[in-house]
Amino acid sequence: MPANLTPQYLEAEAKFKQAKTTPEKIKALEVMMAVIPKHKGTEKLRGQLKSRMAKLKEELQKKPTIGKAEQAYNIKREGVGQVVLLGLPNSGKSSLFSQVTHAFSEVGEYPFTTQKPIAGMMKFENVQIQMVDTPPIQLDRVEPGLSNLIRTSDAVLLIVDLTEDPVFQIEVIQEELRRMKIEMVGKGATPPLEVGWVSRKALILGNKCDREGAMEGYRAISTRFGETFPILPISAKGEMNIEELKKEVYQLLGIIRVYTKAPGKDPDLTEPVVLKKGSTVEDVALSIHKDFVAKLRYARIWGSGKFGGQMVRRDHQVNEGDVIELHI
Ligand SMILES: Nc1nc2c(ncn2[C@@H]2O[C@H](COP(=O)(O)OP(=O)(O)OP(=O)(O)O)[C@@H](O)[C@H]2O)c(=O)[nH]1
Ligand SMILES: [Mg+2]
Repeated sequence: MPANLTPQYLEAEAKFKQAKTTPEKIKALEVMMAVIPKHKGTEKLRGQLKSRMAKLKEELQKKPTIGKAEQAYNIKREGVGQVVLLGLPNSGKSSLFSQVTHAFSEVGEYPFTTQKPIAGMMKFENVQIQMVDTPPIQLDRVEPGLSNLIRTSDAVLLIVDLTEDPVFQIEVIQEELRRMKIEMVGKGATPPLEVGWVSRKALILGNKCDREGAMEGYRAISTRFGETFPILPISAKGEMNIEELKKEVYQLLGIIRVYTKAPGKDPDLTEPVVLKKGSTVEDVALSIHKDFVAKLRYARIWGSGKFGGQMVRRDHQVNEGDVIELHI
């Protein structure tokens, strides 16, 4: 049976043949599929169009539509949290990154050593936190992808060189982030934000505190930002305050670790259950298995309960370090 294709169809088909990109091809193919006469004579052709469409859609999913530079900023989250290192050129981001993650990121005496973000894992006690080293922040130059990276992260670390007008460095970073509609928050509650804006927890690291003049810089940023942000003086090179830094980074994440145990057994303190602050016994059960939640009758808790092994209900809030025995 002849197909009797209409001029409309032929026109769409011509467009399809000319189409260069996958979305263009899909669009033309959609028209072809819509206008093709639906009778026995076109059955085979309709089947072919359908499978062609499926292939194109698959292709579209595989192919990233963003640029290469931006793509470098797409970092897969790993560990219990993702923290982005930010700072002006030469502030010591890569030195600190290499120090805490043991991953490699080139350190240079000259600025702009780091060209693209690099991820590595920092161990803190029994958890791993993902750190992301980034190219330096520059005035009036927004790195494509950086905004998204910060938005998908949990917190930021601002690394300033204490010997190079650190107040100015913090102001620049703050300004650049505001251009991306990101407000850094430190101590206290998040201020109300306009639509489209996000806030990120920030910790200021005053680096190179081994150098002469660093103390003055530290005083200056403490006076200016001490009430709004937590500030920690460190030396990435001299390995000063690194352990304290890991602890503060963990605290920035807003998470807690609890441990589960079976009745009559000791908990495995190397395998924490990591939850958001404010989680309950029910969330602990959920993290183990969703079936557990329905069956859960009560729990015994060591730590934040009034006495060790106290019976608590499913809505009982759990705290950092609690040991929980779930009863079903
Ligand atoms: N004295 C001292 N020097 C440091 C410290 N941390 C970093 N440096 C030096 O500062 C210079 C820049 O260090 P990097 O770690 O490459 O700085 P960066 O912020 O990654 O630089 P960019 O990638 O260019 O933005 C290097 O010469 C480091 O050795 C520190 O704690 N004390
Ligand atoms: Mg660097």
